[in-house]
Amino acid sequence: RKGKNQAGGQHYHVLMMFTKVDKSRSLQDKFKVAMLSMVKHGHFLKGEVLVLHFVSDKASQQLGQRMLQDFLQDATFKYEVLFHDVAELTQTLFPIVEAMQKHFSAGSGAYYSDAIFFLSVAMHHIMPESLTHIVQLDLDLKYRTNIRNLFQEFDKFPPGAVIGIIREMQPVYRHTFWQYRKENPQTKVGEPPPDGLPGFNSGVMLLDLQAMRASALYNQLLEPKNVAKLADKYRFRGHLGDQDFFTMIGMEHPDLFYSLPCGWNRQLCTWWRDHGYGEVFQLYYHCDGPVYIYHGNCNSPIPDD
Ligand code: UPG
Repeated sequence: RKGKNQAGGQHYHVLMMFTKVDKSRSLQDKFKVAMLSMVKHGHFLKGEVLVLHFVSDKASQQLGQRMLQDFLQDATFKYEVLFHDVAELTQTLFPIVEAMQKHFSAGSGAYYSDAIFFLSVAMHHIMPESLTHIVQLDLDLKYRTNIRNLFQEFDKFPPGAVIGIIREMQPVYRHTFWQYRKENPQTKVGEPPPDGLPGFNSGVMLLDLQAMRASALYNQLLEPKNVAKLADKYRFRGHLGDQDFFTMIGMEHPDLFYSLPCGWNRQLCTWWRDHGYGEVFQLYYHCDGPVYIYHGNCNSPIPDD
């Protein structure tokens, strides 16, 4: 169901952005933590395969392949590693996402090289039809459970949902939607959980590519005129790429998204606590229940266990 059945065994696909890693010691360290913890807790059934996709430039790929030889040593499961050239993907992606870039990118123009930050938004057009489900993951994660369990969440998608995602754990969208909230004082937009709409974090995303392809609504929302309409309605101006796009369309159409338990992407960044939002911070940051994946976003240290 979730993966391509090649030679009878189910394939579980995950994808990570992996660019300019050769130039960043910090990204290399994060990658090590992520892969070693994924391997340590990873268990699959006989015949199943974990397929690791990386979107990469040539230099990062070379380094990545060397590092993976080491990190995958102790894997108790079958795996495949696939590198995708960031330049090739960008070529296909740019025309689809160009119009939305100005609303959700830093700076004013729609820079060609920024298109890749919107890969998840159009993943259903980028990957072959035979690929029906993929999980996109940041590099600054630490796994505390079997990654295979995350794929079971696809089975919990209600009808109409196309993406599984975890709420944002800082009041960043309380900030971004400031003007809309002022003009609509009763709105749930940007309010904290459990009753509000705090927005989404893109560190862990379950993309049901089959559902994304089939959803007339989702594909309409990708059209430039509809993106502009919503950005205008919500007075939205962001710089976090796909995360901003999903957050904005989620305000209008929450049913497109299946909201996973917060423990699947326990974000640790506290930047907004010290930048004007200390008073409300805990309402957003708080996450009850088991932590399955830590997310050391904005370079936050991850607890040892
Ligand atoms: N990445 C690269 N090369 C880079 C920088 C980033 O491959 O030079 C990838 C990598 O997979 C990384 C991801 O992009 O994990 C996200 O970038 P990162 O710097 O880790 O962002 P975060 O500080 O984790 O933070 C926030 C959100 C995150 C979101 C990102 C978008 O928490 O979910 O994807 O902002 O800008």
